[in-house]
Amino acid sequence: MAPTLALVGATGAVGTVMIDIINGRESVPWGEIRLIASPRSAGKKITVRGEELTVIALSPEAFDGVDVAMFDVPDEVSAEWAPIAAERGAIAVDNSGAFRMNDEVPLVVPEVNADKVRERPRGIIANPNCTTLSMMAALGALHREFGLTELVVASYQAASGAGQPGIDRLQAELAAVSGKGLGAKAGDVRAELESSGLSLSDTPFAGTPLALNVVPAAGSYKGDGWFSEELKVRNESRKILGIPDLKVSATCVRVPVVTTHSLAVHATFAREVTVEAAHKVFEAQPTIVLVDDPENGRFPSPAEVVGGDPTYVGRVRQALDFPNTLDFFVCGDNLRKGAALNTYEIAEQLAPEFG
Ligand code: 11C
Repeated sequence: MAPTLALVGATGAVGTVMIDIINGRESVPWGEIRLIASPRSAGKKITVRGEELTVIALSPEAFDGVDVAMFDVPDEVSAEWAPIAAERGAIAVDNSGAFRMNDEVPLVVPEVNADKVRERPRGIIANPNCTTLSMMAALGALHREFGLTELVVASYQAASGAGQPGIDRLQAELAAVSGKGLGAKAGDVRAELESSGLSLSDTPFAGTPLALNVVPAAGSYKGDGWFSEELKVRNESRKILGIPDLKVSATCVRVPVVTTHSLAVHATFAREVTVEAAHKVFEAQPTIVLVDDPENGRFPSPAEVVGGDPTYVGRVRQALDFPNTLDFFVCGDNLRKGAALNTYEIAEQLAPEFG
């Protein structure tokens, strides 16, 4: 019998993209697809592969008969409910941060460490943070060939990383400031937002305007100068690539882009690397699109690639003052490969176990 797939968080920003992905697949390996959400969203109707499904409320019984349960919910919801799904016999594929660094939970990017899905003593598999994920296909491919030793990254993260509230806030800020000639005087954007009723005391962006601005604070503050996104990039990159002592330093920055995270990557390798060799590696990886003709204005940028599944790579160059080191720029849709798509790819990889 074809396996049953559940989607927990079916009505959220990532859940909605997940349903788009399922609807866009030529074929799916699932029999029943079950949509689960908070009691507030239960009863909603959503069309999946031509069939109108009713969202059911999260409960232990909702997992009965489920083979694979994908979770796209906040950390605390996953922390409570992924183990319940696993106890009821499902494999939980979790897109939250609740289990990523747990030694008994693999952290999987199919292009890099697909084999790890089999090592899941708790019945839970974790999906990485979207910032880490956006560069993993590229780094995994280079690491296999040249041996990564050091990684320095700066991120340019889209508002939708903070979910629908992030998107709504950015759009509201842009509407409030546009056409007013703002941005040339310190504090004028903040003053305009406040006078438009957009308080900065409780924003998804560290109490700082995002419109006409960039915000060097992503996630929550963790002490010693570091924000959670920066620590996740370090910890998760090490685990996915299987390099526990990889030297990593990240600066994570929110930019006024709706969807698609970008990263400027400075990567040092154990073996000699050239731009030509790196291009060959990228061209050989089916989930990477190389857009690298800067002389003619061709490089990836979020507005040009949003909505796509691949990782887009460009601006590949040899660092002038650092041996065996490449600098390059990566863009990836943070709601697709960064979240829903990678989770779904892991689920697809599990489906044959139930054949
Ligand atoms: C952001 N990367 O852009 C975050 C969102 O650990 O899954 C995802 C947070 C996570 O704000």
